[in-house]
Amino acid sequence: ATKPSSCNHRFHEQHNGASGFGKANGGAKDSAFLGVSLSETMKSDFGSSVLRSHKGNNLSAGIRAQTATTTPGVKSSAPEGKKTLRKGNVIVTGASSGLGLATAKALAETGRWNVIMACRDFLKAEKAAKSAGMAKESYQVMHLDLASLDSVRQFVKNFRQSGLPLDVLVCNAAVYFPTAKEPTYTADGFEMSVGVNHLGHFLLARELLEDLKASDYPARRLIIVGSITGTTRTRCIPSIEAHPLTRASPCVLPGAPGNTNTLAGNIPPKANLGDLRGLAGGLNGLGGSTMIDGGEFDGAKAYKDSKVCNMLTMQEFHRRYHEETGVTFASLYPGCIATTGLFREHVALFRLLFPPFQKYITKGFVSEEEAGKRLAQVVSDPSLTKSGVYWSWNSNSASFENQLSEEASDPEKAQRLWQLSEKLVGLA
Ligand code: NDP
Ligand code: PMR
Repeated sequence: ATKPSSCNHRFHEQHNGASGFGKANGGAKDSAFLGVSLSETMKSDFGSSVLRSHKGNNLSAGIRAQTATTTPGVKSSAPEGKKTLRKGNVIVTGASSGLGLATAKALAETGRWNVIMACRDFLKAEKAAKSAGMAKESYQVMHLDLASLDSVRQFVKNFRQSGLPLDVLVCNAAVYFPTAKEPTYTADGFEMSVGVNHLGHFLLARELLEDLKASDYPARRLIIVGSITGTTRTRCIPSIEAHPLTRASPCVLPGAPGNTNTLAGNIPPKANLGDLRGLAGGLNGLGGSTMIDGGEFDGAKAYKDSKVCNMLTMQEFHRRYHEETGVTFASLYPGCIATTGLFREHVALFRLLFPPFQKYITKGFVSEEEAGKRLAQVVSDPSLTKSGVYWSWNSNSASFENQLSEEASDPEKAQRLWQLSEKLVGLA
């Protein structure tokens, strides 16, 4: 479906109200420190870099794109033949809190973006936008519940009815159920974490690719938020200095000085999609498994698996569509935003200790504001147009292309994931 390329500011807000999905279940598991026994952690097969010290994040780093003037424009005529770039339209899923809200705010503040906040709780999103100080004319809230494929399809219809072109799609929303003893399910019967984080976004992104293709904006992007916890190290180059506490040589990735983004993916339970037999069985627990690899339900692993799916999906999009469409496909690890609602289902002790642990021990902590600037950079920075990239930031808040783990960059797995996901969401 082609859509008018001019920016139509009439907008039909759709309010379906909050859904009943995504709520916690079950009681809390017994927790050791931060939910993982340290001895178990230290036994796992990583070269320790956790305690490697590095400079704190430079929180003052801004969005480079805000000041950049080099972006070639979709041109609307201006006096004296000057070309100006029209406001971009960006959909951000899960923009009612945490990273999504911070990104929406950062983009709105540039004055160059109209943010469509795609949220399951309309009222919460409106309140969040207001209290973040976002100007009324810089955003709209549209209802989207990723735990329902019908809602995803309805969202696409509503968005198209708005007449707005789509320039960037950010798949950001996620749920995490680390303490759940039993799985919960989406409206379509998929285990909730993979259902929301991967399958809902998969359908959304597949549908909206048409709209991205139709946009006349010069830098069209499809961004799927990934995470470090879904990636284990591919290779490790020990640096010279051993850490004074662990005596272990820290591992650094080539071109990523100070990068500690390798340990977190090795904290049990580790992501592992196996041969995808659970996904092939529908993830519904009806005779099959609720886990992608066919194993026993584990809420923390389900989340990490879903993040691997996010990163594989981004790469498969890139392989299939980048050349043909010119759309940039990207993923990222924004840093450890230990204060967000993502951890709302975790035990109280975890929520108390996690932020200082990340701030002072791992130094992987990043504020919501800083993380929002990072994602906003991936949305609009003219220097981040490379497709197929998994962006990360070093301790000076400079972006670099990170490497993905073997599993998260396996093209055969990505293809199989794509095909199975297509079937589950009704595209094949
Ligand atoms: P939050 O819980 O603060 O934000 C998640 C957002 O997703 C919320 O707006 C939530 O809506 C929304 N959401 C949840 N379920 C649905 C659904 N069914 N339909 C639509 N929206 C839904 O967490 P974060 O900001 O931390 O997470 C954002 C992204 O960042 C995720 O992809 C996460 O994996 C990633 N990430 C986070 C890290 C961290 O340290 N926090 C680290 C690495 C990656 P509501 O407000 O209604 O609950
Ligand atoms: Mg992890 C450099 C070390 C590092 C980093 C960057 C993270 C990020 N974590 C690190 C180390 C450790 N963590 C260590 C040594 C432990 C054992 C004490 C540890 C534990 C831990 C737990 C229990 N970490 C966690 C949890 C969670 O429940 C979080 C999670 O996995 O959510 C899925 C988490 C995280 N650690 C991170 C990041 C970014 C998270 C949030 C994960 C995400 O959204 O992917």
